[in-house]
Amino acid sequence: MSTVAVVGLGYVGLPLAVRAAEVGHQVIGLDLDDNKIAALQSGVSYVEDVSDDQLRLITDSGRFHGELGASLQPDTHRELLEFDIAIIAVPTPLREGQPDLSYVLAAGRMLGQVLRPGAAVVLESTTYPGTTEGLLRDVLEQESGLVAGEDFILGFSPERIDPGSTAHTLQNTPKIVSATTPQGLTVIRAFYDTIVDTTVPVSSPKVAELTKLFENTQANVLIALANEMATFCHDMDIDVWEMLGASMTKGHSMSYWTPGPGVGGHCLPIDPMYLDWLSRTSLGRPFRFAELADQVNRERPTLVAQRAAELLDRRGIDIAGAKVLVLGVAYKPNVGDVRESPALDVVRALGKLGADVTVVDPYVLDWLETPMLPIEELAHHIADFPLSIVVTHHRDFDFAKIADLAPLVLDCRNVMTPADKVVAL
Ligand code: SAJ
Repeated sequence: MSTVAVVGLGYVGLPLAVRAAEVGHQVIGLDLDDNKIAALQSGVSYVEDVSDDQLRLITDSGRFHGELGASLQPDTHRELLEFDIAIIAVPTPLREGQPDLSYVLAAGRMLGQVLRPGAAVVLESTTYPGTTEGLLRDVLEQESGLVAGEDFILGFSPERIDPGSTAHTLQNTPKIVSATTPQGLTVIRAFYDTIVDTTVPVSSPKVAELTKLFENTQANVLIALANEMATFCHDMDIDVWEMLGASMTKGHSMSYWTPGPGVGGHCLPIDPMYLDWLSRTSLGRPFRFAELADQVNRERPTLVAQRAAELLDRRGIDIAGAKVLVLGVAYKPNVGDVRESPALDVVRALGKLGADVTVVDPYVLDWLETPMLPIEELAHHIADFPLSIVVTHHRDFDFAKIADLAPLVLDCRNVMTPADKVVAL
């Protein structure tokens, strides 16, 4: 087994660190967020896919501990000096529409200071092709004085975590692996073979980096197609959900993507724009599907607000001043993450129309945009709202009871049977 350093302990890094420790590796986890480190040291998991018990088990075994990696001082992280493989799993957001690799570079600088000959560094953060063999390689070599491919191993392995999914786990999702040399690929693959069921080697980090972007660009485009089709069907008075269901009876070469209030999360709305940025800067032309999908998906929150205003107007209620309840603000069901959530844009679009918005979301604890209603009080108060909008369909909502008690519902997720007072988006 190896000594593994995981830089970045979020929804990607923490499950990876826990899994590596569970199979017997010695793991040191580093994160800039002292709240995360404090939680880990007290045995509390902040990631839905890792339970407190899992965390405590590997912490008690002595095979994992989290450290504050704000300013790495080699003398405070003796174990880190000895890592055999370091995994970088830090955010790669967009900043003013441009890729922001500052976290990757900071991690590379930190690891470069302690990098030893024979060790391996693997980037998992989603990024544009060329990052691993370009920016990351440069900073590692500058800081360490070592040469990638000769003195140390360098590779890329895209994360494929599906947050909140119990069917698709880190262990059972095939893992793409790559390195700058064949020898390096052998070492990196051997490591991942200890923690996942299937590894898929590819010829270079560029192929691996682009594979990830393609996966999420494809998803974003197909969701945008479903969204555009939903708008078309609404205006043509055709039931889009019936049509989508019928299309799936074909059985082959179809995949089920559904319309909704928009696309959230730190992947689908972001990753395609890395591809677009690279196409524009390298080839002088946009990656058109990325831009079109982004445009279509970003129109959805405003459409939700417009439909809400229309529904209230038909009942003689002006949306200005009307109490509206939004059910679910996380970016997807059964998680508490609101990053890039379309719900934020829905709430703001409703606010622009003068609606008095309250939200209810049992998973979200850090919501500051509007008042929140505890889910325990939902049944008691839902009738006080002339309109409720289902934006994120958490498993905790009793949609039959909501349909019974709510005066009017705009259902953005097709989780309720259409009726006089339940209208599909
Ligand atoms: N959404 C729709 N319609 C759909 C599917 C999703 O409107 O048919 C919306 C969701 O409501 C959500 C957003 O899109 O707001 C993203 O949802 P998601 O569950 O598809 O995305 P993530 O970010 O949780 O996970 C995605 C997944 N990738 C793909 O679907 C191709 C996951 O498998 C990836 O590992 C993850 O991105 C990642 O980390 O890249």
